[in-house]
Amino acid sequence: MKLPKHARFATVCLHAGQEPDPTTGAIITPIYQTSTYVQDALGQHKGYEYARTQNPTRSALEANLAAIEGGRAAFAFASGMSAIHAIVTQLSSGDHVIVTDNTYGGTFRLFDKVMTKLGLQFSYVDTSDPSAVEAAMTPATKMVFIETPTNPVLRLSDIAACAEIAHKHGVFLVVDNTFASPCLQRPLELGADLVVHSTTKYLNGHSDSIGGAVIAIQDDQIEWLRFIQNSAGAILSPMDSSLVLRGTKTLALRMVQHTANGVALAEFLSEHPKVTKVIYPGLPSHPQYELAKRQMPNGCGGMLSFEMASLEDARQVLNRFKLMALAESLGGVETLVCHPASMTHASVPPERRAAIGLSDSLIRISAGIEDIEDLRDDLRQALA
Ligand code: P1T
Repeated sequence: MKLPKHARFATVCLHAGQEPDPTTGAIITPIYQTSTYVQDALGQHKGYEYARTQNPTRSALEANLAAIEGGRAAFAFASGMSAIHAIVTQLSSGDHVIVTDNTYGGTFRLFDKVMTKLGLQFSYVDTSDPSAVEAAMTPATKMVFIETPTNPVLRLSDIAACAEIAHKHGVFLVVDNTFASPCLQRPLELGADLVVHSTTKYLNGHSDSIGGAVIAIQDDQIEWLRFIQNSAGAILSPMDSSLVLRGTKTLALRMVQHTANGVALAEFLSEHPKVTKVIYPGLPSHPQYELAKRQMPNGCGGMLSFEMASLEDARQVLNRFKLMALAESLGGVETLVCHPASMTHASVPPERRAAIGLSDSLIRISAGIEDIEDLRDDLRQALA
């Protein structure tokens, strides 16, 4: 089983990083559920000493994720948040970071409540406007961190434009690619230096694992990420590594259906009289539709948001869904709905939520891969 040199995306997802098990020929990488490895003699081992540092199941996943994102190395962490945290540990007290103003609430909480205590400074900027990124640069700026599309108002940032500005100032660019997945958006090819994922979402895809990953291309960053993964120890477990490896096998296939259902639900909601606004980058009504077509040429995935006339209307709709589950998280095969203002983004102060257009009547949908007629029926009855 040898991966062809110029294998296409779906083939890479399925096979990269995975050789038949050398002992048995097992086609699936075993779950090496071990804490340590017996050494043949003092100083003689098989490349594995202790399972925080190396684990073959995790290594297979990391090789797989590096290949899928087109990076040189990947590091798997216990959550998306610990992956983001590992990236930030490259910085020192006094360093300044430019961040998309509308990131996932947990990212904002980590930066605002934890990293500022350690002397880092953050400017929350509308990175959908490249000139705002340029204007926020200071002599202390070391990193630009963008999320695109953003969670949950699905604003896009132009990755290539942000990379150009960052590099002009000698600063590195990180892209949180969780909402798009590497199937739909290729940050490293557009000039980003690091990609981060909550593997909890599309990469694992089956709502049964929490995890994160960082994909890197530069030697110094690869060296630091390996060091911090071992030093701080927020590693992904062998069991979870195996689950994500299984998930990525069907990533290409799943993203086609997530996207088809995302488009269909966005179009359905656009025509519904009780819905006041629909946000989906693949709709011509999205203010960045042109950028979406250029930056996400294979489609915009399964994430969409819509607004009702009031919070009370939104509450009623959310409580009436039957097939769609009211839950945090996204990117799994089952359709989920959530109320970002009180759920995923409750840690963002109300005035900041208002400034980024996250209203109290906004409902977020993570379109799963169910039959679209059943999803439309559920939306229709919930809105009735
Ligand atoms: O939950 P965790 O695996 O730690 O990932 C954090 C994270 C990072 N980046 C983005 C863009 C995310 O959406 C998330 C997690 N988001 C949710 C749990 C949610 O429901 O939006």
